[in-house]
Amino acid sequence: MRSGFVSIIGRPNAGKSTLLNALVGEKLAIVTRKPQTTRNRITGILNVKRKGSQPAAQIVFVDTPGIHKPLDQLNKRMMQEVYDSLEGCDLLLTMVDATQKFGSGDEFVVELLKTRQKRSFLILNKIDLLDKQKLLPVIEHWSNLYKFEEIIPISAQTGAGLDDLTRAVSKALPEGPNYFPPDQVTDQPERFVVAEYIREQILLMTGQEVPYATTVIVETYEELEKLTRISAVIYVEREGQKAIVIGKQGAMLKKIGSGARNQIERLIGTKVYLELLVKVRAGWRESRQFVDELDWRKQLETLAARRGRPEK
Ligand SMILES: Nc1nc2c(ncn2[C@@H]2O[C@H](COP(=O)(O)OP(=O)(O)O)[C@@H](O)[C@H]2O)c(=O)[nH]1
Ligand SMILES: [Mg+2]
Repeated sequence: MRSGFVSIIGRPNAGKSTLLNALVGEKLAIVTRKPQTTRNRITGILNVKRKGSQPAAQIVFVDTPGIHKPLDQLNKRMMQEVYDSLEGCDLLLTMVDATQKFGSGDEFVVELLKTRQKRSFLILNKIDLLDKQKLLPVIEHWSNLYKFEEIIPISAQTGAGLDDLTRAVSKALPEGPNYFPPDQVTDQPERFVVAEYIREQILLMTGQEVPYATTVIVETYEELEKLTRISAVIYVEREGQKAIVIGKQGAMLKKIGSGARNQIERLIGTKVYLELLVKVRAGWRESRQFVDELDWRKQLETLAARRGRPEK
């Protein structure tokens, strides 16, 4: 039996979250075309059965925000999530969009690899969009930059190469126990996945700075007999953004709500009653305290503390 933690790192839009979801077979991480969709690290657990020469394994994949130069507190927090994921991980999957030219963002990734000297595979993604002969120069370029243990071309979208990837990762991990029960797919409670699903709809349906100025907190999550009652607050930074998210006579908020509700119902398998509220919190991305409070681990602590007190 082998097991370990495997962090998926790389530039924004490389396809890290798509890969996590594809490997685990569940939508744990939200995916959009916009950079900075992923804001915190997300665990996806894959249990691999023994096949031929492949050992049985539990692979704990960790999806991370895209590597970028952080300018505000939110982005600093996001990069901290990347650095945290490197601590104690057994293997890195450095993921590259093989259709993109090598640029300064990639240099930043290579620098990080060189300073940390972690074991890493190079994962070349989006080969569904690329002629095979165009792959060779990309492989050559990257293999001169760092000593990758394996180079694996894949398409996270079509699933091409994922079996090879899983097999290679299983073999590379050390011998070890299950870190999680075999039926668990993530360590993130459903209410936080739900908040992400709501944010995803906002990312998909709004433009310009609204997606970046938005965050979502689930305030109540009640599992009743026949349905789950959820209320969430959407925070934006300005009145104008609030007006966009709400839309004419609430039309946008309604669309966001029904899009999210469909996804949530699929995730938890019950009917969902979803209530959304939009609030302005000026400059929240610059508030270290608020950004810290967004961390779901921190939110869990707060919830537990609140439950410990008598109901008001
Ligand atoms: N054609 C193609 N698109 C992909 C593939 N993987 C991801 N994408 C798209 O690339 C964009 C960014 O994907 P995402 O997983 O959010 O990237 P992340 O920022 O690295 O997490 C989304 O529009 C995905 O649908 C792939 O293998 N092929
Ligand atoms: Mg992502």
